[in-house]
Amino acid sequence: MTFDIVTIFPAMIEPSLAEGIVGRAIARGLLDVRVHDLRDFTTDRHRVVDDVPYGGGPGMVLKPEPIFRALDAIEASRGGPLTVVLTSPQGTRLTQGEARRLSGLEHIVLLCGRYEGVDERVRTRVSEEISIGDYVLSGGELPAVVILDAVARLVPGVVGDERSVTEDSFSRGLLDFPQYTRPAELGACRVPNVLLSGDHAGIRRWRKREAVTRTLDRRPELLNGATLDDEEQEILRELVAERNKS
Ligand code: J9Q
Repeated sequence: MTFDIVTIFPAMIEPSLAEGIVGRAIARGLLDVRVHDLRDFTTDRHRVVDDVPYGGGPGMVLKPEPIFRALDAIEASRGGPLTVVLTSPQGTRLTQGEARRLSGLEHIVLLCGRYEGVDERVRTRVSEEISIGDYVLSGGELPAVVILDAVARLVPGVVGDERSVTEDSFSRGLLDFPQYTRPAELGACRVPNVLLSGDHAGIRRWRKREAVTRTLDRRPELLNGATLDDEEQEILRELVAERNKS
């Protein structure tokens, strides 16, 4: 899968492409990611990418022409029509389902917005606008890295052990169960006996109970969209009945 990222701060993005699962996938040729400095598409001596808003007000707005030139250059090298994703607080929220849908595309252009905004005419070239959550950020660079990571993980081969993808909490709709590693005893804090027991059916049941309990405690709204197996549904009914008693 191919990504082109258009930004005024390439240095906010480039280091993350060298690390971790995404870094490895790029090194192995499973992902092709290019970062484009918007300033390279200016034509003036000072490489100006933003300007004051018409009508007044604080902050600067990203100018349309450098963005259009950048998209034209990407289209010329990769072929069109482009899928252009603008990162913006006005976008639809990124969910695991949205990441899954985007992972089915061959090529995505991630256009990093700025907090103060992008000239509205840029939206004539934008296919969709995505937000990663309701909080104020200075720009769309970190959201672009988040979108890239979430989408790239779903490209076959990017994550080494495919079980990490199919069993991850947002694919199943339940939060993860508690994980432990050695040592079995850390001061007074012991790893639950069942995990050391070798009783695989017992371990599976314990993990399901923990996952359902945690979800009910911390993110009950997730249970609406969750696909629970018979055993998990039974556990949920038990837990809810117990809580209604006390
Ligand atoms: C560009 N706050 O915030 C959440 N998702 C995207 C954003 C964002 C922002 C400012 C500029 C994107």
